Amino acid sequence: MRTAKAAKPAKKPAAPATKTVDSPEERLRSLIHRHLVSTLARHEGSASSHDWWVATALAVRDTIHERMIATQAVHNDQNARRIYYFSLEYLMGRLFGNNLLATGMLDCARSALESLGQDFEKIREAEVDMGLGNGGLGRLAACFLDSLATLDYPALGYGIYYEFGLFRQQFVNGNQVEHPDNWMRFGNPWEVVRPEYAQVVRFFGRVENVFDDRGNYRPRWVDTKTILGVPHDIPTAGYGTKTVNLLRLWASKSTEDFDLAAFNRGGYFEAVREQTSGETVSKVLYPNDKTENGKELRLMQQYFFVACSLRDIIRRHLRNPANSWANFADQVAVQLNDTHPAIAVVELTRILVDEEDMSFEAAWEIVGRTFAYTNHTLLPEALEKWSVGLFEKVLPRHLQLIYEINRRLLDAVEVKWPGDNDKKRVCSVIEENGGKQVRMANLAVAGSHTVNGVAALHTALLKQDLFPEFDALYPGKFQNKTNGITPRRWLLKCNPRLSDLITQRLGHENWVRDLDLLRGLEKSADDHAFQKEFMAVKRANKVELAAIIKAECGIEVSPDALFDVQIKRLHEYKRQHLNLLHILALYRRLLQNPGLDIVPRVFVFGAKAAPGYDLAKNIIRAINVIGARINGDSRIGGKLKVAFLPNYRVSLAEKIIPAADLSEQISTAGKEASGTGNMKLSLNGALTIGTLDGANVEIGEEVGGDNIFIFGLTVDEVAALWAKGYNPWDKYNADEELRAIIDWLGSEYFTPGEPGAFGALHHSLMGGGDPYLLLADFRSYSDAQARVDAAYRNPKHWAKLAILNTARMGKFSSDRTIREYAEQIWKIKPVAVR
Ligand code: T68
Repeated sequence: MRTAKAAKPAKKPAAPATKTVDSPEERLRSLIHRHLVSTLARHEGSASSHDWWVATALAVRDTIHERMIATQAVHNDQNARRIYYFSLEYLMGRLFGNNLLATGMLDCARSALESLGQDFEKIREAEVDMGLGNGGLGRLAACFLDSLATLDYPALGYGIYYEFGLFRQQFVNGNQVEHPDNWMRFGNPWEVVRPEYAQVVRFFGRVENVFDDRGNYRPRWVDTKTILGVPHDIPTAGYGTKTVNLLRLWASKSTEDFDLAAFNRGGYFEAVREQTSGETVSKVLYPNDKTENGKELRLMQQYFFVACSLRDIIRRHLRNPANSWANFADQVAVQLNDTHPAIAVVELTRILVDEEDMSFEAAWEIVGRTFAYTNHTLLPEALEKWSVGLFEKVLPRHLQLIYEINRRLLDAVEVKWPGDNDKKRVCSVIEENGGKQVRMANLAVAGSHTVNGVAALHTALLKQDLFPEFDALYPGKFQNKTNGITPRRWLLKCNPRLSDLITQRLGHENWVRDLDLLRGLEKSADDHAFQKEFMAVKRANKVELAAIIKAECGIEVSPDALFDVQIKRLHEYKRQHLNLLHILALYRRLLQNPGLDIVPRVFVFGAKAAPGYDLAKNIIRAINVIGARINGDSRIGGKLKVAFLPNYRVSLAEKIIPAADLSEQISTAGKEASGTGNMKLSLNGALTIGTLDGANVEIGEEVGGDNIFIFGLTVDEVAALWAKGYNPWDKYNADEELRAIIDWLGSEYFTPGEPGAFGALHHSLMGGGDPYLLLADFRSYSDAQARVDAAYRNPKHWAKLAILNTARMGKFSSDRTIREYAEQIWKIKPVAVR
């Protein structure tokens, strides 16, 4: 295992080797040097950090490519059953550290670069995050790729090669401003472009009915427009194994390279216009973390990558002479990451019926054995729907097939519940209220053999509240697969100090591939010497984060304060504004009583708001503006600091999480499907303050009720409250402190001369009826925060709780999650690569 981050003294560049056998470090050094000179055409003296980073990445890539070729050869030779993961998003972050750890080259690369006179940490920072996702769903896909490779499962991820990932966030006067994320402007050394496997995708046009030579009536999809999908392959390397799988991302290109006639007429821009429309499809990631309904381009993105990927799977399957359509579903398992790729169900049906001449029954049988679907949300506004009109325009043949799929589905409903039209109405793939809409979730359920939720509570609610009829119609189809996170990135890589301490204490590093082994730390939870070391690691990480806060926000914070962290997308249901209400309460208490003895806290936020989500942006502004006032208020003696770090992303998360003391997981019960940040923070020794929502419930079960701060209404209590009738004004009138801070928000106290600056936020809580029950949960939250304060005052007690959190997080390794998917849904087996 590698040693702690502390920089080793830089050596002088070595003299030309005279020895016959070079050490691995020397070999890597000369490889880096060769890539710098011959691939990048750079002189050592003028090379930037970015150049050094690229040269090193290319050197590491050599090893990764060898393993990738070996892996693909073994999978092909064994004709292994594979899992194909379909996701519109992959939030990969940086790949450098991951690939160095996977190849065991981290120490070697560090010393090679240092011997070349380079600062390793600075070179790492040159890598731009690969941010091709919005949040939890995209990051889950990235963790899954890591676990799939680490566990030697034959797997391939499919998605879109967005030219622009999630926007870069900046704050101007406290407001979020978005900038395009031009992540691959300087190239991407990890990818391999494979134009030879490009696919043609059709859109638009119409369906005409013709008689074939046997006199059968046949639909034909004609007059279509075509674009090209070009695969970009990113290797995903497993840890402690030779397996390297692929992430295959499709870039859209125009099929007409150039209209030569237009060009000759002098119409250069005319000639390239066709090209731009082809390239538009994969141009940019939609920045909404709940769904983007009704946008034609979004539907085109979904179909584009699904069509390319299915074609690619079929090509790969049929090129082996042992394979045919008869064994397709035996060899191919496809997982749909939410409904975003659910059109795949229809596309495979179309290929089988229209192109392979199968009966609908035979086609539907193959489809039903191929696909499984993961649901990530119960929020009604996030369930994808497409207007029938839009579908008819973009994918007319698919719409016909959807009607056929639906006809058969409703026949099955009729058999189960004869004459019950209500059941048909809720199960139907076509929603008939108002304008007709295609419900992608119903389509995904009908076309999949298994549907899963992402935490136990979420799956229970999925069966009870969202799909009770489908659960009755298809008994056993619904399963739970509690989310997980990869311990490679979220402990080994992001927290080298804690990793080294754990390895030292356990006497081995096997925990990296078997996270349950962290239980071995439990017996040290009361050991004062270990507690000291554990908290010294935390403190060193906090010192580093304090420096980042200073550099990014200009705010001075003390590493001895409690670091209270909320990092996640900005959304009303996640209730960053509940955190803000508590900050306001503490501030007010201090103003009223400057001598008040509270544990000094640094509130750390990281969150992007969807660009069109005005209330979320108003909450960001409120946190920034109120935070600035608090940070500058000498009356409170620096006891409270608020730092909203801009441009939250994977690489920033890796710096915040190891430094967190307290993890805010405070969504309204029933709204957060799982959460995965909750797992990352607890694994790194932060205690959770949270509601009984999503995976918090299971985290509480694992760490034990005494080691977590649970508050607030439960799912049942929330339902009961709504049933009884809820009025936030009752809470407001009954609680003097709450009333005062809400009034503060509504006044111009924090924004002199600009009354109503937080009007949207204020309205959502009061006039808007407080749909996420902040006022209902406020007092319970504030009381839980008081328990946090009390616990933190006793360093030994706190250390013990923190250690027990780390020790008991084994369940939340994505290795466990992936094993469950593999054994219970995909029915695939590991294939060793030698
Ligand atoms: C998240 N969903 C869940 N969606 O909110 C979170 N949606 O509870 C869960 O832990 C996580 O998925 C993994 O299961 C998302 O992140 C999106 O990002 C998204 C993006 C586009 C459209 C809809």
